Amino acid sequence: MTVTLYQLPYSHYSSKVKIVLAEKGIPFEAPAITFAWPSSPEGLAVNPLGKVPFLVDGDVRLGESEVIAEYLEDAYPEPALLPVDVRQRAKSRWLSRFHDLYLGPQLTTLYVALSDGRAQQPGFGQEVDRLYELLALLESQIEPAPYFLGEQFTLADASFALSYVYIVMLSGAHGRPVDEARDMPKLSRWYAAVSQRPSVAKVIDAAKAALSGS
Ligand SMILES: N[C@@H](CCC(=O)N[C@@H](CS)C(=O)NCC(=O)O)C(=O)O
Repeated sequence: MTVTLYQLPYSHYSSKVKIVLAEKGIPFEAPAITFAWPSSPEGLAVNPLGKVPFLVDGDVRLGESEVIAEYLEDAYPEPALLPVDVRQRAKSRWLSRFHDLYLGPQLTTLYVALSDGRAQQPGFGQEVDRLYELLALLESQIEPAPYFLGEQFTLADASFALSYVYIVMLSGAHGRPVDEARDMPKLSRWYAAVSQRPSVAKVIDAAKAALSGS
């Protein structure tokens, strides 16, 4: 049975799912779609919420990156991407939720503001302050060794991989580039390890190529 993933190469949420698929060795098809597709009549017929990623696996049809990732973990358990220990599992989920509900949307706000003129409006600097607050919070919650939950690569690691690239890129584009050693020493140590994984390197290369229009 073919797994189909509707995705955009530069979407941090889509990248999470592609990393999970790659880590588990699940082949999939990814129809070529544009940024406008999710909210087009065609896209809404696939996902009425008008968002990607969206996964079709037989009669299973799912949106929301973390729901998709957890479905893949349950349906294709090897290799495991959630720890066995219940406290560690909860921590992985907490980090993923932090990404999807706080850091990810903040990065989207900063990204969109570059093209819709908001970045030039008075007071927009607060949105960059908020990014720095979220980074400080994240730093206080992690102790990479080398991944978030130790030696096991988990769904939480997949969640943040492309977002790291956006943190660096968008803080610079808004004129307040992160100093990786000062502002996110633990996260940058984590990224040095995580970006070595072929699953992560592949989605990051694809995202960078899409962003540069190549
Ligand atoms: N919480 C959702 C967020 C998905 C999301 O915001 N996707 C963006 C791409 S990064 C999208 O589809 N945007 C198209 C639109 O809003 O029209 C998830 O984790 O999957």
